[in-house]
Amino acid sequence: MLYHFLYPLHNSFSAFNVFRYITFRSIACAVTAFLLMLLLSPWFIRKLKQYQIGQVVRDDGPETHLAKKGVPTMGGVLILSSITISTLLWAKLTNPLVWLMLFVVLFFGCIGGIDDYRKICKKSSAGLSARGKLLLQIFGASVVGLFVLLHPGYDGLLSVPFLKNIQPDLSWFYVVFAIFVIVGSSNAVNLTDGLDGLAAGPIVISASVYLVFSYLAGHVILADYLQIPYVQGAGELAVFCGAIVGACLGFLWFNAYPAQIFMGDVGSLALGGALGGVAIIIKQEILLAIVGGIFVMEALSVIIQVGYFKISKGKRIFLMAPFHHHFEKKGWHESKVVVRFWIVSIILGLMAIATLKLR
Ligand code: 57M
Repeated sequence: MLYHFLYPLHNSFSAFNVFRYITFRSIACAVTAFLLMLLLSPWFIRKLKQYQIGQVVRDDGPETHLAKKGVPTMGGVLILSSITISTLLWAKLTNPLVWLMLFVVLFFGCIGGIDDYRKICKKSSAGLSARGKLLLQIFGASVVGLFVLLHPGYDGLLSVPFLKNIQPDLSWFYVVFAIFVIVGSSNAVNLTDGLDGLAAGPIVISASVYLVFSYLAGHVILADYLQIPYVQGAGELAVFCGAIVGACLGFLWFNAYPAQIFMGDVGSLALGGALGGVAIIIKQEILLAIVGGIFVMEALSVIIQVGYFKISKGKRIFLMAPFHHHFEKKGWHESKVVVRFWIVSIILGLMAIATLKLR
C-alpha cells in the first residue's frame, strides 16, 4: 500500500524512490511484522489467558509436556495478523501473487483455527476430522495449482535442482503435484510444532531462503544468469516471505523455552501451507525438500513409525514419533533438541542456496 501512495511522490521527495526496491520493502516488511509481534504479543497472551484458550496436553506424551497444560495457544492468530498487515503495507497490491499467498495463509489458518477452537474451546477430544481437514487443505492447495497452470505467463513445468536442462511439463498433473507439496508442507510443519521454538526456527530459515529465491526468480536477468525459472512478479513474494520471517522471529521471542505461547494449528498449518505455496509459485518445489528437510524428516518419522507400528502389530522404530520426541525420550533436554534441529535447518538452508551454483 505504501508503495502505491509514496513512490509516485518520488519526484518531489527523492527519498521515496526507495519504495521501488523489493529488497528495501522486504526488509521493511520483516521489521514491521517483527515489531507488531513484539508489541502485541504480551497483550495477546493476556487475552488468551483471560479467555482460557490454553493448551490441552495429551497424557501419552513425554512426561515433561504435562507441565505445559494451559499454556496459551492459537498464537498463530497474531502471527497471521502481523503477516497480513505487514504484507498489505509493504507489498505491491497490484500483484496477483501477493493476494494468492494471502489467500493461502489465511485459508489454511482458518482450517487450523477451526481445529484449535474445536479442540480447545469446545473441549472436544479431537478437532476437525482428519478427513475434513485434509479435504479443506486439498481445496486450498488446488486453487494455487490451478492458478499457476491457467494464469497467463505461468505453466506446469517442474524445475529440478542441479539439473537445469530437465523441466518436465506436468500439465494438469501439476495441480496434483501442487496439492501434494502444499498439503504435505502444511501437515509436516504441524507435526514439527511439538517443542518450544521447534517449528518457528526452521520456518524463519526456510522463509529467508525463499525470500532470496523469490527475488531471484522475479529478476529476469539474475534468473537467466543463475539458470532458474523466471516467474513474472515473483519478486513481490520476497516481501511476503519477509513478513513470515519477521512475524515468526517476533513469535519466537515468546515461544522460546519455556514458551509463553504456542502457535496452534492456526499457525502451523498456515505457515506450512505458505511455504509450500511460495515453493510452487516460484517453481522451486523440490528445493523445499532440502530447505524444509527438518519438516520432511519429522513427517517421515511419523509415517515410518505408524506404518511399522501397524505392520509389526505394536513395535516401534523410534522411541516416539515425531522424531523430536525420540530424542526427548533418549534424555535430551527440550532446548537441546530444538537448538540442534535449528542447526540442521541452517545447514540445509545453506545447501539449498548452494544449489544455485550447482547447475
Ligand atoms: C501436532 N501437536 C503437539 C500446540 C502447537 C499420528 C501422530 C504422530 C500425530 C501427532 C499429533 O497429534 N500431531 C499434532 C503436534 C502439541 O502442540 C500443539 O499443536 C500445535 C501444532 N499443531 O502449536 O498448540 C503439543 O506439543 C507441545 N508443544 C510445545 N511447544 C510448542 O511450541 O511443547 C507444542 C508447541 C503441545 C505441547 O506439549 O501440547 C503434539 O505433540 O501433540 N501425535 C503426536 O505428535 C504424538 N506422537 C505419537 O502419538 N506417536 C506415536 C504414534 C506415531 C504411533 C508413537 O510414536 O508411538 C505425540 N504428541 C503428544 N503426545 N502431544 C506424543 C503424544
